[in-house]
Amino acid sequence: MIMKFNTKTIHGGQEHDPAYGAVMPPIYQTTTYAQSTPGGHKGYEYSRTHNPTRNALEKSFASLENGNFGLAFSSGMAAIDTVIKLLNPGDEIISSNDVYGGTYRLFTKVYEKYGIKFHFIDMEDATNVESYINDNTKLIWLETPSNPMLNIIDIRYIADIAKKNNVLIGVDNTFATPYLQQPLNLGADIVMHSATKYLGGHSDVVMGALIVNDTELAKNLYFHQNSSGAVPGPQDSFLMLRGIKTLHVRIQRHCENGKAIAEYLTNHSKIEKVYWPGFSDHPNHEIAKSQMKDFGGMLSFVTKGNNLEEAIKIVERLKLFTLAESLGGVESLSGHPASMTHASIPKEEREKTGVVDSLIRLSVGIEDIDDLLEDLKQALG
Ligand code: P1T
Repeated sequence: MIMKFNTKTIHGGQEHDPAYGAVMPPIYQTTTYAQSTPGGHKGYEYSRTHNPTRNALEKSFASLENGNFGLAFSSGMAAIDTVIKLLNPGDEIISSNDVYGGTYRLFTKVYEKYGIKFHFIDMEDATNVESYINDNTKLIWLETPSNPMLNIIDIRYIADIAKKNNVLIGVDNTFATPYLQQPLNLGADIVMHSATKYLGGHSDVVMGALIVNDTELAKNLYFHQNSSGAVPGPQDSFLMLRGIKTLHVRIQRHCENGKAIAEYLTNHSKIEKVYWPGFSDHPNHEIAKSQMKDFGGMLSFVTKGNNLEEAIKIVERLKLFTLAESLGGVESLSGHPASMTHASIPKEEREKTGVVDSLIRLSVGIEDIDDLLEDLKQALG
C-alpha cells in the first residue's frame, strides 16, 4: 500500500507479529534460533545476522527514506564505518568540511592509515566539488544541514555530478530527518542517520541507520554489517521503533520552536550572528527551501565580541536547555562545539568552518516555547 509520510512513521514496513498477532513488534531477546535439521530454520539463524525485532526496524528505516533496503547499526559511527569499508586502499573520498567531529576523527584517525585519502572541502558552493574528482574518487560524503554550522548543501546538484562521474554519494541526514528531507529522492545513493538523535527522539538509544535503493550496494553493506557485527540489540530496536511512531509530530514542533528561538536570538542585542537555514539571508536559504520541507530544530549562534568566557557563562546559566552532548531529543539541549562535539577537529581546521570558541549550539526541544524563551532571556542576561 502506498502511504504518506505521517502514516509510514507508524505503519511503514510493519506487519502484525505472525506468532500471535501482537500489534507492537515483540522484543525477540534471543541470540539464536532452533533448527530441525542443519539449515532447517524459519529464516533466522543467529542474531548478529538477523533478528525479527531489528528486521522490523530496518523495514521502518527503509520506508521512512523511501528506500528499498534499511540497515540498523549500534551507533551512527558504526553506520558510517560500514560505508567506508566499501572502499579500498588508494581510493579517495570527497567530504564536506563541516561534519560531526566524530566523523572527521573516523576519516582522518582511522581510515587514512589504511590508505584512503580524504578531501575536506566547502560544498556550500556545489560547483567546487567536481574539480576534486579523479579516477580514484569513489565516494562523496556530505552533511546537510551540517553539524554545527547549519550549512546547506545542494544534494540534487552534487548527486548529478556523482552520477556523471560514476561516484557514490552518501548523505548524513541526521539533522534534517526524513520528515524534512529525503536524499534518495534527490539522487543520493546512501542515506545515513545517527538514529540516536531525532529518529529515536527520546535520548535513550544510541543507534545508526543506512538506507539504499540499489540491490548490489545493499548486499555489500549487509555483508559488512554481518562481518563486522556492530548491530543493535532487540530492546534498542524496539525503543527506536516506538520513537519513530511520533517522528512527524515531534519534528513539526521542533521546527516551530526552532523558528521562534532563531528569531528571538537574531534580534537580541548581545548576539552577533545566528546560524539557521530558515533566514532569508542564509547563504543557501533557497536550496534549503527546495530540498527541505521546513528548517528543523537545530541552530547555532555566536555572541558579540566572540568571547569564550561569556559563551561558557551562558551555557552554565541555562536551566531548561541542558548542557550536554547529542541532540534531537524531546528535551532542549545546549552545546559548546569547540570543547565538546567538535573537540576532535584541530582548532585551526574548525575555525575555518566557523566553529569558533564562542559558538553555542542549541537543539531546540518540544517544550512550551514561552518557557524556552524565558530560559534564554535569563541566561543571556
Ligand atoms: O553518536 P552516533 O550515533 O554514533 O552518531 C554520530 C553522528 C553522526 N552524524 C552526525 C551528524 C551526528 O551529529 C552524530 C553524533 N553527534 C553528536 C553526538 C553531537 O552532539 O553532535
